[in-house]
Amino acid sequence: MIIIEKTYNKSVKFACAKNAHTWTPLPLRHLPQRYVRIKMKNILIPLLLIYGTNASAITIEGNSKYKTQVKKCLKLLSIKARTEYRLVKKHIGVIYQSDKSGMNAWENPPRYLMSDRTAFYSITWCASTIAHDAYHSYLYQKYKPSNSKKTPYDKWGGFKAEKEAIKYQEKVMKKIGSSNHEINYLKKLDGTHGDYNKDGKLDSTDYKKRNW
Ligand SMILES: [Ca+2]
Repeated sequence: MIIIEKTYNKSVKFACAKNAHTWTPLPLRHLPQRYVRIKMKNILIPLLLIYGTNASAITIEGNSKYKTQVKKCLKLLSIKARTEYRLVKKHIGVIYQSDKSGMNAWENPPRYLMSDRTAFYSITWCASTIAHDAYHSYLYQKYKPSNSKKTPYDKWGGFKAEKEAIKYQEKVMKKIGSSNHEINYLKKLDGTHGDYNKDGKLDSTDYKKRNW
């Protein structure tokens, strides 16, 4: 049995005793001492967390196989990397099945385009890239100019940003139990892997050449 205790003023206390069917308000003095008393906040905060998770659920757009895969990844993040999952929820509104992976951080809500190749490589890889791109989206908001213009690409998608996102991804990978193979692959990246034509900048030309 759980007793929720609430003090209405200095002298009067009430409690709710949970039985099999209903919640019954009871004056505390009527409750046997063996009942555990739990402060209201210890019940309400976890409930708020549960409902909060549902209220800000990320929309997944794709076929049913894709949706199932992405849901597994988000679940893994929510369990094993709770802090980072909060950032994911805040900075990705839609995960969209696409032929290439990339973060449309300027959209409202921000949309992570994720290819099948990225999504189905493994649950852990897919989950870690969601965190990676959420980090880019976070940088986009962090450096957003006050004049409502787009954040300069360099600030959130350039080489320095890419390096930071890789570091963030690595931290997540260690939390969610990624394989050494995946972690070692990531560690080898220096943030320039997206510069396909090796011209020292990241732009749409590189994006078109992406095979992931
Ligand atoms: Ca380039």
